[in-house]
Amino acid sequence: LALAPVGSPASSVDGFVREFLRELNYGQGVALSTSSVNDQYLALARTVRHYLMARWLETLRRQAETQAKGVAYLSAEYLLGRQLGNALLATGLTEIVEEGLGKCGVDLAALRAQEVEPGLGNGGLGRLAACFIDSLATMSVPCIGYGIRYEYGIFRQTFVEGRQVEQADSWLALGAPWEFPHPEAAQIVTFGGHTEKYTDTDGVERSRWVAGWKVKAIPYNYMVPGYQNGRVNTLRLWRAQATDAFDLKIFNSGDYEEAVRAQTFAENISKVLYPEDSTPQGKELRLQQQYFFVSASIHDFVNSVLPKDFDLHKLPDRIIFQLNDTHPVIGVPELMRVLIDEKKMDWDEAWAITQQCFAYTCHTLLPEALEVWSVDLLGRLLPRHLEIIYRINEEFLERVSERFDGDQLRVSRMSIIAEHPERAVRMAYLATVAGAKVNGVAELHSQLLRDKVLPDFDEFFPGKFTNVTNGVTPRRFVRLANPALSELITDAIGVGWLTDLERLRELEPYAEDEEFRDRFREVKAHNKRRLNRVLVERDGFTVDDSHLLDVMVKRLHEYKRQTLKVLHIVTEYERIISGEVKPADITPRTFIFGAKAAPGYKIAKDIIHLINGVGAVVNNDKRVEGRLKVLFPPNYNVTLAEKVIPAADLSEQISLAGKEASGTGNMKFALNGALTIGTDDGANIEIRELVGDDNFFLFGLLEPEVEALYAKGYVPSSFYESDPSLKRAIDLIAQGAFSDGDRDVFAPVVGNLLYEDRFMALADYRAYIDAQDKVGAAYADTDAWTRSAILNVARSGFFSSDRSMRHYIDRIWHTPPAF
Ligand code: 26Y
Repeated sequence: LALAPVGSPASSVDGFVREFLRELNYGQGVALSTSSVNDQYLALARTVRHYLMARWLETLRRQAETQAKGVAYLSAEYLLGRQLGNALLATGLTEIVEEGLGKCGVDLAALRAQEVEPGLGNGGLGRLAACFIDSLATMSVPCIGYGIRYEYGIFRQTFVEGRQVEQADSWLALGAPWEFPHPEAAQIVTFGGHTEKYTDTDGVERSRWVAGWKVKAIPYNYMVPGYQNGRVNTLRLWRAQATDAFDLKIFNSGDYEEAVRAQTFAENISKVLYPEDSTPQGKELRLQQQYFFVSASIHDFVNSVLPKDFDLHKLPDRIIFQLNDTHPVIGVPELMRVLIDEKKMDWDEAWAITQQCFAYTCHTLLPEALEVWSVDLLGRLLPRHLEIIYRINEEFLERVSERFDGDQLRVSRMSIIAEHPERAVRMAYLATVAGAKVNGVAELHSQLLRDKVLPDFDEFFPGKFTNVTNGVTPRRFVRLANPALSELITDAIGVGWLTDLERLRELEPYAEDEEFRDRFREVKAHNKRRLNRVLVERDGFTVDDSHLLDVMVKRLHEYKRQTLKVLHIVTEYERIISGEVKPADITPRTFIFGAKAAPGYKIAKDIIHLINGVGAVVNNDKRVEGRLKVLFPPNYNVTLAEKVIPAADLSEQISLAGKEASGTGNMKFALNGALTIGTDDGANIEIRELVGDDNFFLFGLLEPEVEALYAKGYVPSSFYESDPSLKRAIDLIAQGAFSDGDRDVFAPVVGNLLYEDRFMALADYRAYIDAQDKVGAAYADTDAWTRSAILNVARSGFFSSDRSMRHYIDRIWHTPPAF
């Protein structure tokens, strides 16, 4: 193959225009004069991907040639965000494209706005996967991302009378210009049936799986371009389809409806992303999804990516499968099955290989978030895998028993099979036993994982547990999201920081430079005006650039404590209407919320309703004189994040200590010059250590204090009784001040706070209010605030996902850069 594919487009304005018009005319089949914005967007996307094609083919060619070790990132979620801007940045084409489109009378911004983001994830875990594959491509590390091409991603959120209503996310409806389907490379994934013993031709007694049904997995490839480095890795997402044989047999039997039903059944597997996070429902379809993509991926890697004559004993030299939480852990028995049943390897050999080929990342501490699959369901859906899991467990527990002198209590504690409330496979245990390494996602989280969640395993496997603090890609979350700040940074410290983010340190002295501070403030104001334009158009909201912009954007979950934020707002409001403070005396603030609630998470949806109720009252009460404003734009997603975060002054990271594994929004805010108000939790701790106490508003119980309070018996109502300001805030809600006098609407939220409050919002209320008062006062000192904001940027370089990847590469994967 020649270096560039035939007809690689020229990197010039004229070269681009020619290619763009060719795509418009011959690809879309329309003339420029009659083309729609969507036609233009699709043609542009295809044109841009032409520029990436030579790099992609070259990456694949060299990989085939060198057989360098790489990562297979297994993730049920990828929250990618829009692709166009990132592809333009990676190719360095933005200016050429802008000018070229201009010549055609087309506005690049309008085409960017046309792209519907692929929302193939729920929140942090899915976005982390997207950041990681971006970093690996940029660092020239071979990686293939494997996942599911959901036909519908995370639901589109709308509000009807303040309540969340979910709409289907038809992200494919207007065309999917970034994907490359390869139906000819489909894999077959089987389910159900039974297992049996048989004597093989070599006389060996073996087990085999006689499956009951099967589906086809069709790969869709996506480019993952490195930042201006000539590398393009691959993201391969699987789509489920009925197999022809399956269809035809039923169809031929004359039962057309049954044939269609079978097709629907198969295609349901990749139909829709589960919108739950942190609360696994033992749904059969979810297990089908997990096995579907993992089985297709392992088969694809072993049988298609590897060379035909590859010696599978060398598999660990060629690949490491990284398990993004427990969702892909069924891959462990699957690889075992492939090696033993299909490749006829011995158990011991296969197990030795498997243990070197997997590593596991845990993303939670909440006990209810740890996935288990009932033995009953697993046995029905994947009978051979259940056998393999049993044997893994048996041999593992034998070793435990040997090592600890038959300590039966310990053996049952460590069993991969739980006995209560039903027999079930603990996927985190399986991952821990099989994984070469197990990591948490921030220092505190990794510590608690070892000490509280898996202490027996930490003792049994010394050196297996490690920490890799999460990170975010500066390409998307600084360069693309915040061009004004990026320009300011480059003016000050030159280029190079975007791929070496620790260089932001060089900004530190500029905190003392008055002119730089002025420019920095102007960047913030500019980003607030940009956000204002977006929100006016999107939701009819206005943002005043003189307000402190106080932002809480993340999934709606009780442990994240959006209610604590609401109590703060209500307290501020109550201070005004009671006459305690004059509106003119408070720092004017706009509160922005963004949050989706899992559709079945009742209390979370009530909290959304409450936020909207509070907003409707506060925003329209003349007594407030516009000094407080509450905005809750619906459908918070990556695209909106890119506009909100750069405009923020204050980042709300207020989870109960010990509950937020890491957080990654917290990093994005700090990198964009917002100060954090936060608890001693997750990566907040590392952020505070780096930016310094003076540039961070810490409040709340520490994790050991939380444990102590639980242990002694937490009585939330005692905080209500003893703090008059808390009492007034809760009473206002309870009396219907935010529900037109209706006392019933928010009774569940109030009742939950007073009598349960699992996440101790009331215990942290006083400390939070005091910290917020400090925030208000600090913002009034514009210069000091700006200094702190600059130092937040300068000292947050650690949170680049390039650094996270460096850690995984050096300590877990051992996959050096390829070229
Ligand atoms: C099993 C199913 C219900 C499920 C689906 C999605 C379970 C969990 C999830 C998603 C979890 C998640 O997003 N966790 C977040 O991962 C981030 C990246 O590591 C962390 O920063 C964040 O603290 C954690 O909540």
